[in-house]
This record gives sequence, C-alpha cells and structure tokens, in this order.
Amino acid sequence: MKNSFSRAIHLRDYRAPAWWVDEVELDVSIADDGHAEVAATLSLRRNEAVPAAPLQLDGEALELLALAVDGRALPAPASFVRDGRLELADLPARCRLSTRVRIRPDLNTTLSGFYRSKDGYFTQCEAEGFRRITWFPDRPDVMSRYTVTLHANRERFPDLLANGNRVAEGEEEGGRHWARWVDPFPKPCYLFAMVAAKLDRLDDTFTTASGRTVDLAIYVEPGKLDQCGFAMHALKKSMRWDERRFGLELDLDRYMIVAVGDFNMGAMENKGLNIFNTKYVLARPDIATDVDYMNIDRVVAHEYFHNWTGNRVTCRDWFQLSLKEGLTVFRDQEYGSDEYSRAVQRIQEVRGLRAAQFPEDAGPMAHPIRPASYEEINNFYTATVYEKGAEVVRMIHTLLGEDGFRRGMDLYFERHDGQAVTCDDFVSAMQDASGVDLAQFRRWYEQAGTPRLGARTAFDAATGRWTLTLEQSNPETAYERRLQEEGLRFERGPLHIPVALGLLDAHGREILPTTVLSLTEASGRFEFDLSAHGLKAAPLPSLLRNFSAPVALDYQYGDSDLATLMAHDSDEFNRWEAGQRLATRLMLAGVAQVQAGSEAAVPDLFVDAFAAVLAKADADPAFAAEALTLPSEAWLGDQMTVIDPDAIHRVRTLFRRTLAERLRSQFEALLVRHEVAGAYAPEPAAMGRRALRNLALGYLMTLDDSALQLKALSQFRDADNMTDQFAAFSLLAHSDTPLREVALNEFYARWKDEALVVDKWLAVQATSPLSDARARVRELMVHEAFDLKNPNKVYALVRTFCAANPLHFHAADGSGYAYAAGVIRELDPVNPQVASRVARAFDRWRRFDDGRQAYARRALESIRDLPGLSADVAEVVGRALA
Ligand code: 0A1
Ligand code: ZN
Repeated sequence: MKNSFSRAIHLRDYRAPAWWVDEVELDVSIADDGHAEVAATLSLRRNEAVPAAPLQLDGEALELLALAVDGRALPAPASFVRDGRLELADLPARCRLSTRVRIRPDLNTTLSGFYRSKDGYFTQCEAEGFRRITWFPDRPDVMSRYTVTLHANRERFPDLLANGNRVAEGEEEGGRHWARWVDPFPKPCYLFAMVAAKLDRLDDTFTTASGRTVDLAIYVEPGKLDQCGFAMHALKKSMRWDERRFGLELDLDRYMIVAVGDFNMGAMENKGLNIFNTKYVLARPDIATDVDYMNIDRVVAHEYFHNWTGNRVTCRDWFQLSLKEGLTVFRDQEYGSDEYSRAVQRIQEVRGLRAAQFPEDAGPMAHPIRPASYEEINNFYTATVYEKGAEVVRMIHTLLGEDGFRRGMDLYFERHDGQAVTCDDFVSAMQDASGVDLAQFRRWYEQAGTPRLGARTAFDAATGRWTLTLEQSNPETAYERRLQEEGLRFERGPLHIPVALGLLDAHGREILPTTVLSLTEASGRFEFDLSAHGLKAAPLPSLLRNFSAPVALDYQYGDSDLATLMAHDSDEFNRWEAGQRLATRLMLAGVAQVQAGSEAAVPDLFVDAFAAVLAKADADPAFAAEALTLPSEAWLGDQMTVIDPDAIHRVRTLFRRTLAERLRSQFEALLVRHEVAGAYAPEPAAMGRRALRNLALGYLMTLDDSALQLKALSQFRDADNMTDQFAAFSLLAHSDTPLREVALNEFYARWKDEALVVDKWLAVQATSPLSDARARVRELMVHEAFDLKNPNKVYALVRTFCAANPLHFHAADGSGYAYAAGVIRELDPVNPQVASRVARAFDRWRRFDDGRQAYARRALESIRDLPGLSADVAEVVGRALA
C-alpha cells in the first residue's frame, strides 16, 4: 500500500554520482513565438570511485527533439526516457552527450527553470529548476564549467546575460543577435542563470583588497535606474566587509545583479549573475521604508556572501542546505550588526526566530537544520534551515571565540574550496582549527525541536556560594514520530548548550560579567564563590545573555527582578528580553481573566517599568522602539495550551491603550523631540528616531482622539519619505474612522504604478484588525492591483492575511480557513512553491479549540483532495493532517 511517506527521499540513501560532467555547452535560442530551443553538449566522465552504472539525467517539462553520443544521433530519443529520467547504458568512460529540447518559458507559471516575467526571460534553478531547461544530473555535487550562447531578437532582448564573462557576440539574420558567456568556475547547475531582456543598467567598479578592479552592474526594468543606487552602495559595502572580516575577496571580473518582478523568493546567488526579487533591489526615499532599506542591505550582502559560502564551497546534497544557508545568514547577520546597532539586530533576529522557527519546531513541519528526509526540497527553505542554522553557527562562534572561528573558516576554505561538502565537514574544520571538541555539538544538526532550558538557583549568604542548576529537556517533535514511521532509528540526547550568564546585585550593579557556561548533560550544576561581594541577598542572574542558544528558558523571575533587569542589565538584549517576559506574563494573566469573564487590567508595576524605558529612550531610540513594542499576538498564542485569538487581541489592545492613556504626555513629547530634520537618509541614527517617533504615534492613535488622527493624516500627506508616510498610513487604515477610506484611496491613487508600493497597500489591508478585514481581502482578490501569478502580490495579500492577522485568519466561523484553502487550491496548479508557502499558515491548526479545528480540518482536506495536487502542497498538507 502506498503510505503517506512513499515519496520521501532519505539522506542515508546518498550515493556519489556515477558520472561527472566536466563541461557544459549550452546553446539557447529564443523564438519569437515564446518557445525556446536548448541544445546541450555535456562532456561526461565516469566516476571511477563508484561501481559503473548507467547515466541518469533529470528532466521536467522538456520536449526532447534529438539525442546524440559523440556526434552520432540515437534514433527514437523518447525511448530512453522512463519515469521522468533519461537513462543511457553502456556509454564509453568519456564521451560527449548532446541533447536538443524545446521548452515553453511563456507558459511556465511555476517561476522555476526558464520563465517569462513582463517582457523578459529569466531563470531560477535552485533547487531543481535546471532540469526544466535541459536534461542534466540535477544535483549539487556535479560541478561543471559552462559555456552558454544565447540567441534572440535584438530589439526585444538587447541584454543577453549568463554567468561569467561575455567572450563573444554578434548579429544574426532576421533582426536577431547572439552573445556567448564563459564561466571560469566549475559550479553545480543550481547556480546556473541566464537572462534575455531589455533592461536599464547601473554600472560601477570595485577595487579589491589585492588591487584588482572588477565591474559591477545592476540591471533593472527600464525607468527604474534611479531606484538602484542603494543596492549598489550595499554591494560595495558588503564586498569590503567580507575582505575585512573574513579575508574573502571577489574572485570574478564581473558581478551582476538583475532585478525581476516575478520571483518566488527573495534573491538567488547564481555565480556572478544574481537574480533578485525587485523588492530587494529597488529603493528611493519616497517609495521604500527604513525597513525596506535595511532588508535590501542584508539581502544584497547575503547573496554576495554566498559567493564563498555556497558557491566556492557548495553542498554535497540538499540535506546539507543549512551548510550554505545557516552560515550565510550568520554572515549577513554579523554584517548587519557591524553596520547598524548590534543589540537591535540581535533583538530582531530573535524576534524573527520566535515568530517563525519556534512554531515550526512545535508543529507538523518540524525538522532539524539537517533533515534526514524530505519529499519536496523546496519546502525546506525554512526558518529552521536558515535562522536556526544561523543560530547553530553562532553557537560555534560563541564556543570558539572570534579568532577560533576565523581560523575555522580559513581551514574550511583551505580544505574544501571548489568542493561540494557536508555540514560535518564544516564542523570538523571548526573543531580542528580551534581544538574545541564539537563531537556532542553535532547533535544540533540532527535533532529537531526547541530545547527547554530550566534554571534553578540557590544562595548561601553565610558562605557567599551561589549555585545555578541547569536542566535541558528536548521534547519529542513531529519529526521523530515521522522518522519512526519511516523506519529510521533515532535517539535524542542532551545538546551542547552555551549559556551566557551575568550576575547583578540588588541595585542592579554587575557583580559577574558575562561568562559562558557549557551545559552538555541533561543537567548541570555550576557553583560561584561570591564571598568577595559581601552580598546580603541572592544575586540576580541574567541568563542566556545575547540569546546564547536557541532554547526556551524557564526561570522563575519575580516581576520586580524583571523590572531591575529591564533597567540595569549591561546586556542590552536581556534588558529587552526582561521587558518581553514581564509583558508576556502580565498579558497572559490578562487573557486568563478575560476568559474567566472579568476584565483585564494593566498593573502599575508594568506602566512604571515601561515609563522608565521611555524616560531613557533618547539615549538609544532604535533600542527603545524595540523595548516599547509589546509581544505579538502570535507569540502570546504560542505560550497558551489552547490559543484564544479573540481574548489575546482584546488584551493586547487594552494594554496598548492603557499605556497610551497613562503615558500620553511622554509619547507626545517624543513626537516633537524626534522630528528628523533635513533630507531623508537611511542612516542608523535617523532610522532609530523615525522608528521611535512612529511607535509613539502608534500608541497615541489608540486613544481615538480626532486631533491626533488629523496629525497622522498630515504626516501621511506631507511626509517626504515612505517610512513616515507608511507609518501614518497603516495607522489610519486600521482606524475605525472616515479617515481610513481617505488614506486608502489617496495612497492607492498616488502609488498604483509602483508595484512594490501597491504590495504595501495590500498588506496593510490584510493585517487590518477591523471587522470587515476578511471581506476586504476577498474583494481585493479581484481588484486590478492583485495578480495570482505574481508571488509578491500573493505574499502581500494572502500570506500576510494568513500569517499576520491571527484575529481574522483564525475567525471562529472558519471563514479565514475556507478563504485560504480556496486560494491554495486555485494557486497550486499555477505555482506550487508559492501555494505551499501559503499552506504553511495551517501549521498551528491543532493549537486551537475544537470548533476551529473542525473548520481547519475541513479546509485542509479540501486541499488534500484536489486532483493533481503538487508534491509541494501535498507534503505540507499531508503532514498537517497526519
Ligand atoms: N538560495 C537563495 C534562496 C532561494 C532558494 C530557493 C529558490 O527557489 C526555490 C530561490 C532562492 C538564498 O538563500 O538567498
Ligand atoms: Zn541564502
């Protein structure tokens, strides 16, 4: 019988390839009617290290026209294709295989492989898109040198690009032209890219540390040249940073970024020819917010850093995805920390981890950063592989120190440059270079779940001995249950957890600076002699400073301890964390009161602690903006056994309004004090002030005061930058006043020709707390601004509604679920990757009450039963229902 895991691919089944492909020659001709012909010649060499086996090539949506070995045509090419694979036996140990296929980029709505976006053609090959271009061993451990020749109409497609350097070009009959590109670096096919389009180009150069001058180019849709200056600036900054921090220099003569409006993900690190979602390239003060600028900075850096961590050293197989992603996210995080505020970056990282990764670990899609099996690899570009992967690299950094880590990186490149390797190879390099034993640490790669870290303390005032007992527990996850069903044995065990600790006395003075403890057993006792400090009362521990491990900490802090940490801890992250803990605890108590039928109230202690942060806000506005942001509704829900979205929304709204009432004059003073003078610049200090000011405006807008609403309206109308305009716009759009329609209409009328700004307009409506939110979202599905084929539009409207509007997505009448299921069913045949990402909104469905669960089940089953459902969505929905 076919069980639900029959499609799974297992890490333990990995075998080295039987054939290498040393050279690839591609000749791609784009016809005027929207199809393309791809002629490929592969120089094959048998892998002598493994038993001889037939050549097997992957292919998808290819029309095979011709097949030849060493120039001799094979008759009936289609007869060599079985189960989607082209298989050839008895080939000579070295030979040249030629294929010719026809593909249909105009009909390719999956945006994987070769596809059309507006008037141009673009590629996306990670993870398995190259097989949609030509027959090939589509696996990352087969690395080849590519020569690519593109032919197309000169007028329509003046820009013909591929990886590497352009070595020749010329004219052809019928108004056509051609260009030939050679990439000197062997690469896996997932890093292949080509573009045929009519684009504008921003040129620049960069002189590397060793004195080579390289050409840089950013290609954008005509008319958008004034929107790519910041991306170029970010590229040059990240190039310099990688030289300084890791001694890594660009190895190419030419580095290109191409922006495209239809793209499934953020961006792609194709060798020398990155392809980016426009969202992470285009910026101008009037259309991009501070957050957009920061995201562009980080994504440009991320893709650039991949040139070493991903491209020069790549993954042996897709189970090792975190080898390149976790490490590259760690690198872009460090870049962000060096460019902006380190503490604020860390807070945002942890906020993101808790919003996306912790729930992933607690839900049906749980997996370790190196999963042992998967059905559809595209489903594993996850918060776990990326963000938890970065946390694991960060823990190695914490254990080894900056110097040890750098030696580990150097050794990693010395050993593996030009190779396709595993996560184990990375850890071994780190261990061998530093001498730090990472044997037990490797469990982080194979064990899913968020560990719980329990802490208990004891203090003997007479001797001054303070004892900390730490206990870890690693809850079973959906992942292990599945492995068992698949017959894979797996034993969980204690993890090596670095716990950064500091101690404060009763006045908040630091008596023990940050010390990193290693917890390697299920439980550990750590003793400290504090007799020199003459303490009368037990010290106050600041645990897990800077979030030294991706765990959930259980420690019984008193409310006033948290207030002390908020005010005094030298670790800024833990100052923020203490405030979040206090707020979470008090808000959950409020939820319990509401559920019991009484009203919640905001304790004075909390208002006072909040006021103290507000009073010091000027010292670090960016930090204050984080510290004054209450935990999200989703986070509060995740702390409950049964999530109650209505009560949570009510309590969070009450807390916000109460704080605004009690601290009104302080908030109003901030509005005045932090007015940013002068022209807009995406600089950290100004960004922090705008964030704080707009946060204050947000609190004040909860007061239903028409004077404040008019203030927001004038900020909306008069702002010279999108950060301030958008902040005021979202507040007005979420307010139950006539100004709401005014703002929505004016914003759309002004920006309807800027696709990325229209995405903001959609997203704001998708997150509306107002009672007509669901009806609005449904109406917007047929608005001219929406397009089911464009991932950015689907993410802005549909995914935002499902993932960022818990109040309405989880409506008790099931309407949110029914809506989402309808969209997923419609989207699946168009773009399974995007449909599958939207389907992840159902991850938490079992956490709700029976009534909601019944609706969610029905919605999930309606997707599961769709004839021809994609493997992408089938895996996500199958796991949710399992
Ligand atoms: N490697 C890219 C992300 C990416 C992954 C998959 C894609 O298509 C399925 C596209 C891009 C990165 O980490 O930036
Ligand atoms: Zn990446």
